[in-house]
Amino acid sequence: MDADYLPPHPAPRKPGYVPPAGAVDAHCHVFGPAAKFPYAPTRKYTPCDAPKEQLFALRAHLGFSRSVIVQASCHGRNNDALIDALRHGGETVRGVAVVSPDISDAALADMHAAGVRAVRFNFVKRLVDVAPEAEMMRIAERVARLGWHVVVYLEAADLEDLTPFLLQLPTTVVIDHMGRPDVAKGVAHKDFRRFLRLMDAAENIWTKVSCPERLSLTGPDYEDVVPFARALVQGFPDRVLWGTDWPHPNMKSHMPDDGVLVDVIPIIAPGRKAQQALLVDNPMRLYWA
Ligand code: 0GY
Repeated sequence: MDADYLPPHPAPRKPGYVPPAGAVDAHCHVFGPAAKFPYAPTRKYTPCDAPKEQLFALRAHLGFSRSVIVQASCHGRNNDALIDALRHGGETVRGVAVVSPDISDAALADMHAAGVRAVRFNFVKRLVDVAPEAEMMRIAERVARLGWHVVVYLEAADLEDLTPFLLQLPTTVVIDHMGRPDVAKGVAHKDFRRFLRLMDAAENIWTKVSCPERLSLTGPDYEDVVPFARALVQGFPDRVLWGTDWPHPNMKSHMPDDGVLVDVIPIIAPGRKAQQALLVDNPMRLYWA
């Protein structure tokens, strides 16, 4: 792994918050193990191995029943580690893959059988050489026929430029980590208002109220991120998802305790009704229907 890469928390606490039965961690990753599933030659970082066994053990410890595993850039377009985890997790797992435009219909069908239900388009320049939009659109049109959706990773600064592309996508679109707002600017700033307007305008756009640890400037109470997540949970209760982001790739400031992250859920989503939608009904509709 890279010299400055932080491994996941060795012993996350048991959260005080108990999620509803059947709760889904809708954003997590598996990395390697490199000896079996080597990292992509094109990767921009080399992580610490984070195999499926560790993910499934953490899930049980946190009180969750299901996971959506998202292909990360360090594995490029080789989804073998993801598919292996899906085969082991069976009905408790779904996947989000990264594919080439020339992937065959048979390969897509195999992925579907393994539990893949979406493709990820990554626009974060420190992580990938961003693919051409026309290529992504062709992929989106093909996976739309399978009933899959598109997961988009972008940074707030790029939202305005990407909006026409997002609005043309023919599927449900899930934007990772609330579109990565600059929380120093506050919820009233035009950048976050632009994000809210986009969600208002397009009913096929969803988001993950995840990653306070990535966005916070104040540290592990994550208080400065709470208003952003709350606004989304309140405004769009049927179009929000939540995930741990385990094993937290590329964290530089600190490595979060996943138990603490789970305890943030009732703060951003007060009330059992909002929590049931966020953790069970929404992800089940999108990934298990
Ligand atoms: C995340 C976070 C990151 C990395 C990736 O594909 C990736 O490598 O997703 C990040 O560094 O922000 O959980 O989506």
